[in-house]
Amino acid sequence: MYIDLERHGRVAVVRLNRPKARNALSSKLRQEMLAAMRPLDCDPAIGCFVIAGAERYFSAGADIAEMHAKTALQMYHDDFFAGWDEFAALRTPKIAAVSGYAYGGGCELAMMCDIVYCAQSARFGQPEIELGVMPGMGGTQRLTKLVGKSLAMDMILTGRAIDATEALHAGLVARVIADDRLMRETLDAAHRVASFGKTAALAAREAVDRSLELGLREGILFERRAFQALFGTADQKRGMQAFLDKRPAVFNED
Ligand code: CO8
Repeated sequence: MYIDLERHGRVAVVRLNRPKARNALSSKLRQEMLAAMRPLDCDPAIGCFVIAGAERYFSAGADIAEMHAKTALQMYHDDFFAGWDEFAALRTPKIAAVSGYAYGGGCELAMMCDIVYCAQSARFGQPEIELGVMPGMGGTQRLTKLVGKSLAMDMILTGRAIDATEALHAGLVARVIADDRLMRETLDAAHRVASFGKTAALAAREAVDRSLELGLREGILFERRAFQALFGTADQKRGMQAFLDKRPAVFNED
């Protein structure tokens, strides 16, 4: 197995575990990840995923050994990397906990998550140009939307990796955390996300994601419709009643 799966209450931690290839993202690793995550994604008892790697490396990217001999026709017919769209589309919130390097597909995998936290040791890069190719798992699109065109071009055209501080300032990560506290703090945040109503969390992340794709008017309409629909959930009644009663709300009890 190339992944380890642990459950901590309402949080599922998926840890990439392919040390010999520095967590290179082979098709087998992707299939194992999705097979583990797919059933949990629609399980109301799971409210958040954490995606982690090793201490020194999150992932060295796509598996170069797996793809190096492929022809363009094979890549096209296999629709190589399309399988990762399913990972990005999982609806349960996903937090990436990046320690060490996240290069190529590793950086792209982190960007497919809803929140990225990283350790001070983290480095992010899109070095595909050094291999004679370019990012192929969403890097040209997600990185540009997250950090802007100029830095995205700098990283993609020169292959330069950025450190945790630059990633924070650029908006690629939400928090930089001391290496020895990364998992603890990430788990704390994941437990907090998972403690709220899952329906509200699914709707909120879906609406935020729409902001990357829709114009303002359509995005706001999408948000308003999702907000209105949440009034059909028990968690909305619980959350608002608890506020009025001046007591903490308890969610996810349907
Ligand atoms: N794929 C396969 N194997 C890898 C990869 C990888 N991406 N990265 C490392 N490995 C393997 C090495 O070959 C080595 O194997 P072995 O022990 O059998 O020789 C083992 O992992 C250890 O590697 P290192 O000794 O180099 O480990 P370090 O921790 O010292 O260094 C580095 C790690 C700096 C990450 C270095 O290994 C490296 O530069 N790796 C390649 C990084 C890279 O270029 N990533 C981008 C890959 S391409 C991609 O992600 C998207 C491509 C888009 C294509 C679009 C198609 C549609």
